[in-house]
Amino acid sequence: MVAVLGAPNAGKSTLVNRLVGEKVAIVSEKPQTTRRRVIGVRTEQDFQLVLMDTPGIHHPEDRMNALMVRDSRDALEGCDVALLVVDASEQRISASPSLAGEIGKLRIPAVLALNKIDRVKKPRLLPLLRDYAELSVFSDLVPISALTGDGVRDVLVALAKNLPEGPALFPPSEKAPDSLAEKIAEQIREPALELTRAEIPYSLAVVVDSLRQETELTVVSASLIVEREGQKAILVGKRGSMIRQIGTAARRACEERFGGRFYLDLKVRTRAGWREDDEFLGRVVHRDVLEITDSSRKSSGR
Ligand SMILES: Nc1nc2c(ncn2[C@@H]2O[C@H](COP(=O)(O)OP(=O)(O)OP(=O)(O)O)[C@@H](O)[C@H]2O)c(=O)[nH]1
Ligand SMILES: [Mg+2]
Repeated sequence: MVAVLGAPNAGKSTLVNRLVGEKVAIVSEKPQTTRRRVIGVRTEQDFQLVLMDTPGIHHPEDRMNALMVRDSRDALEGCDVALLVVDASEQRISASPSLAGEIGKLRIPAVLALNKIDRVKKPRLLPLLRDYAELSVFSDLVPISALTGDGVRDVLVALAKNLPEGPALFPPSEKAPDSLAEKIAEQIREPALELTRAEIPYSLAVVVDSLRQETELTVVSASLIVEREGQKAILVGKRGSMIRQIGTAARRACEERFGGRFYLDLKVRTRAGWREDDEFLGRVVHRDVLEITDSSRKSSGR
């Protein structure tokens, strides 16, 4: 089990998709795209990598983000190997050096992927590599471009070499064990993130309300939930043009990813303050995390 960690937007999901060899996690240019763990599996003749893509670790400002960060830390504590992804092209200091320190304390094997080298000149990479090497946390430091695939094979080899012996957790054909409803909700959220700006991506949750599979057709009814009426108006667009555009892109993505034909019935709804609403977050966005948080609360007597 490999936890893939890093600051928001470092390229974790892009790298997981590359390592698995197909798209399991959605990607966007906006930070905080991944909101909960997404599992991707790569099976080879002599090893199986179970990759846990996680939300970017940052200083959370609301309940939803606190749960996201909590989810990432939980993934780190339950894994055999940690893969830290760092955006080497970033100018400002990110959370990654302190995250490297956290990984070091856990004393688990760790690999560093210095990502986005397609955007960085070599002389800039060397001091970064030296700084991370000095921490003595990582068995391998691999410069990569998750976007072009450059160096990704080396990450695979480095991870495989650190894996513990054990039985495979998933059958060889399983690459994305998350539920179909979850995956479809994410495929709807992806074009919505791409087509909107400012606070809308952060205020949007997507929930699949029903899913019916007929022979050739999957019929999905889903809600896009935002926090304010103004956001709803933008998401619907002039005479429904925006939601139609999102629907068309999501339908195509679902058909390409899951095969067969899809019919998506999308509704835009408003739910004020959902990002702070434990009941809603627990029910539709972060069910697993709440379960984990609750049981750890109970066991620690808090
Ligand atoms: N140039 C370049 N862009 C990259 C590379 N890897 C990822 N990106 C881009 O960086 C952006 C963020 O990628 P994601 O994979 O969503 O990043 P993430 O770390 O999963 O982000 P969160 O889920 O928000 O924490 C996207 O626009 C990607 O296309 C890379 O190697 N080179
Ligand atoms: Mg991501």
